[in-house]
Amino acid sequence: MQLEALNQKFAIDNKVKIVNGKGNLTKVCVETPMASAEIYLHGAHMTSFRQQNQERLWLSPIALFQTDKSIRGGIPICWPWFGPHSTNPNFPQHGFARTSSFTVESIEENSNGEIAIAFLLTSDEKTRMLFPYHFELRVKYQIGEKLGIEIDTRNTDEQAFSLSEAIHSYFKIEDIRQTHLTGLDTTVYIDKLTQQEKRQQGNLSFDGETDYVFSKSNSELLVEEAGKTTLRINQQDGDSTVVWNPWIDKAKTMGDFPDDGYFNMLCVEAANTGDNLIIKPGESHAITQQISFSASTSS
Ligand code: TA6
Repeated sequence: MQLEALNQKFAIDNKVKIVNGKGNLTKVCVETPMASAEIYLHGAHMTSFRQQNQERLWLSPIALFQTDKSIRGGIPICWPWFGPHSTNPNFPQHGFARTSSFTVESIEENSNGEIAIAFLLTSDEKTRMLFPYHFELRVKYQIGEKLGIEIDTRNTDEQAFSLSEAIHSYFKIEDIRQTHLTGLDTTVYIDKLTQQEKRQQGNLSFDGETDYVFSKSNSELLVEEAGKTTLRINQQDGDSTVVWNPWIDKAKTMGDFPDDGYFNMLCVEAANTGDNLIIKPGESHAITQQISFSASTSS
């Protein structure tokens, strides 16, 4: 749908407009007294969430804005698999949702001034080459005092299917070495670097490449920077929390990730990484992440 038609249908005076973004990709811009945000139709990918004019998501300054690439940073949507495909190494890492073109299904302003946006991806012959089922995938954002993200999958097929997924949020932080993540004490996790199963003791701190899949999701996690809580993260209906920082060496191997980018970012992801999320015909499942941001140490 052309920009003019999209704005006629969805724009909200002075609060929501739809424009051409980087790489000539279409993006929804939200400006409200509570928060501002930008979300590309490409991957239904949020690239910015600002409060009091402070950016709270990390976005790579050398991110690619191309239809065949996932934007590095912001909130990539990993679906209908997390990580490499279970059987076909030629299929894209983290599934195809983050490189698919979504449509805008709805944009509404709630009575409390929040903006609720739903993006839709419906299966077609192209998606069925990678995931042989009929589905409706909705990515929903709630933009206000808090940020809410939801991946809502509806099975419109005649057979059940299983999937894995992640709300792969990149948060902007001041200094990874002064950052701790609380709320996962005593939780079992897989260290993806060694494939070892370990149990977290106390708060999680960061002094090297970190790629952990914790076997817990429905809990409140706090990001603390220099002893001050800057993020409060709540997650529902996932089976895992993924925590990732590439650190120095891994950052250097990624062409869309600056060598020093690891210093100011931390991924905390609500996920279903197991193979036990099965959705029956006509049924749906949603995983959510809500974040409330408090002024970071630099403010
Ligand atoms: O969520 C952590 C992770 O699975 C890491 O293993 C790393 O691969 C990261 O996702 C980024 O993946 P990407 O395909 O976006 O480079």
